[in-house]
Amino acid sequence: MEHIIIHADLDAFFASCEERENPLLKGKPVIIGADPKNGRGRGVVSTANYEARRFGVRSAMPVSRAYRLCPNGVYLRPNFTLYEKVSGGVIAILKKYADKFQQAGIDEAFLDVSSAGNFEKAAKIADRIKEEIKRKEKITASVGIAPNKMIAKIASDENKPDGITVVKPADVRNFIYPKSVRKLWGIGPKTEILLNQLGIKTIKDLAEADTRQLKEKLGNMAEYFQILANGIDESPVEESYEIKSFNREHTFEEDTSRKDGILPTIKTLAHDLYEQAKLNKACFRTITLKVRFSNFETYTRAKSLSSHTDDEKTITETANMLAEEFLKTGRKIRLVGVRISNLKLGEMQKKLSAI
Ligand code: TTP
Ligand code: MG
Repeated sequence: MEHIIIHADLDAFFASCEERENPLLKGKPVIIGADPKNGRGRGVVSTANYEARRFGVRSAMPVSRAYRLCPNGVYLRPNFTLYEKVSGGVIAILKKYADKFQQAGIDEAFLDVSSAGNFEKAAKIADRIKEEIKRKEKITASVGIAPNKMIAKIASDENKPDGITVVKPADVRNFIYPKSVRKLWGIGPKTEILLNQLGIKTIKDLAEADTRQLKEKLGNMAEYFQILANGIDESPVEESYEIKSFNREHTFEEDTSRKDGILPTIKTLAHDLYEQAKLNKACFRTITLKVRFSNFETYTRAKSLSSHTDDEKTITETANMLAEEFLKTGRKIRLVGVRISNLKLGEMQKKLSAI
């Protein structure tokens, strides 16, 4: 059976959510991000709607620059609670249509729809998905349909906003060859510069480049990038959203109230979790400590950080801090557990490390 993958990506996501909540914004340039403070603001733009993009405003641009380009725009601080809610609604819709499903970000996902059988039927599914998102969530999505994830992702970006782009297997090369090498998985600004030094700008240039010369410049990644440049990506749609947290527990040989027994145990658990997170290329934002006393009374305490991290010391120190109130009681402890949750899984890095 041939592989058919859909990539769906919401259009100007944060801005679209704001427009949905406040229809008066429709038709105006809307910029989500830091406060521009009449042009003196620090911080960056998260996103801008398509009206604002006409003025040249883009994601990650300093908001002061955006303000110079578009002084009459509507500037809003992000409302993540709203975006999480809309995202959840959209994900629930998308999942229904997929044989296998992988959320790849707050506003994007891959759907394996191979069982549709052919690209015409997959395109009908995509139409239905777009229609249902519009009707239920009042925002638009752009969709790419292709034989693999990477091409599907490039395709979803082709006709934004509210677009649909089908790239059948026979059309893959024609579709990607003229595009910049930056469109390929894992090629960032640094690799792009190295490739440019070899005169390689388009994906076609890369596909046809001399592999030996490429290897001298890029090392082991060279062959992988050339495989991608040929439109080949065999990474499966992984249901990584299933992983919600990582958890480690330890039951003491003998119940103990001793700090010098409990804290080193927490340190070991933290280290194991760190290793597990690293293996999964996961960042976390919440650390939870569990304590069970001798009489089986069990307590949990959690702390969420202001942003995601993959730092081992953060796990240890946060868990230690959460343990303080229990250690202070002097009561005997039977079990300690540490959990990291609120995970963000690194799609791109995972792929690279798999090579
Ligand atoms: P994207 O899908 O990259 O962008 P978008 O949905 O705003 O626009 P497009 O129509 O081109 O898909 O990112 C999704 C959201 O993630 C975006 O609405 C805001 C947030 N984001 C940032 O906060 N900073 C950034 O640099 C980027 C790229 C996105
Ligand atoms: Mg988007």
